[in-house]
Amino acid sequence: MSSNPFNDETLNPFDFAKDAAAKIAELTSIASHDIALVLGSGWAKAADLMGETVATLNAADVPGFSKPHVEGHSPTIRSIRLPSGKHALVLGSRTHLYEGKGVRAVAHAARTAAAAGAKIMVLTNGCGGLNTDLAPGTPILISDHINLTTLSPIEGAKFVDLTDLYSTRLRNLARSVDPTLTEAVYAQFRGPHYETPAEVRMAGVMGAGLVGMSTALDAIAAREAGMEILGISLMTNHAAGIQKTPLSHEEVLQAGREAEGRIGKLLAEIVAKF
Ligand code: 8IG
Repeated sequence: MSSNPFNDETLNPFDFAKDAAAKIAELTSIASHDIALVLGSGWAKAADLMGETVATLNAADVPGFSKPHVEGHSPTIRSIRLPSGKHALVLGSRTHLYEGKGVRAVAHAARTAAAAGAKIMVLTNGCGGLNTDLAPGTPILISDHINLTTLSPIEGAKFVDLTDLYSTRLRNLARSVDPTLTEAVYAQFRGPHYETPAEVRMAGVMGAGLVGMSTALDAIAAREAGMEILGISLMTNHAAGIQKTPLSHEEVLQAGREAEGRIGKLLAEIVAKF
C-alpha cells in the first residue's frame, strides 16, 4: 500500500497544492487554467464535448492525486481548450471522505484548482434523490448544502462565510441553457454505505432533496480557496426508502451511462457560457 502524503504532520496543504498546480502547468504546458471541473459519477462525457483536449495526465503523476478506487470514476486530469479560448482543468479523480485519507486529501483538488488559476469550480456528482416527481437520470442544480459529515476541510480559526456558496449567478447561467433545470439542497453523508430510510427521512425534514457522499466538503474548500462554485448533481437513484428496492452501485452506474450523453452536452453548453 502506498503511503498517504496527507498524513505527514509537517505538510502545508496549500504548498502541496501549489506543487500539484506547478506539475499540472509543466505537464500540460498551460500556465494557468481559468475554470476547473470535478466530474463525478455519470459526468465524464462532458469532458469530450467541452472543447479540444490539450493534454491528458495520469492523476497519479500529480502530487496528491492518487488513482480513484470507485469504478466509473476516471483516473485522469485533462486540460481542455474551450471554444472561447479559456482553459478548463478537468479533475477526473475526486477523493471521497470515505476513503479514509482525511479531509486534506478531499480538499486537495479544490486547492490545486485554485493554485492552477481557476476562478470557477464546477462540482458534479451522482447522488440519491428524495423527490419522486423527478426520474433517475435527471440533472439537478445544487442550491445549498447540509454538511452531515461533522467535519470541515478548513483547519484553524478561519471563519469562512458560506452564504451563496453555490453561486446564484452560475445557477442562473445554467438555467439560461436549460430552463427546465430544478434545484435542491444536497446533504452530504460520510458513506460509503447508503443511508437508512430513516436517515433519508431526516434529511428531508432538514430540507434536503439530494443525498450523497461528496461535494459539500469540496465546496467549502473551494470557497476557502476563493473560487465561485457551480454544483450539479445527477440523481441516479431515489434514496433508500423512497425507492422500495435495495440500492446497488450497478444501478447507479447504469443510470449514469444512460444519462451521460445528455448531461455531458448540458454541462458543456453551460461551461461555454462562463
Ligand atoms: I450515485 O442514494 C449515489 N450516491 N449517500 N445516497 C448517497 N450517496 C449516493 C446515493 C445515495 N446515490
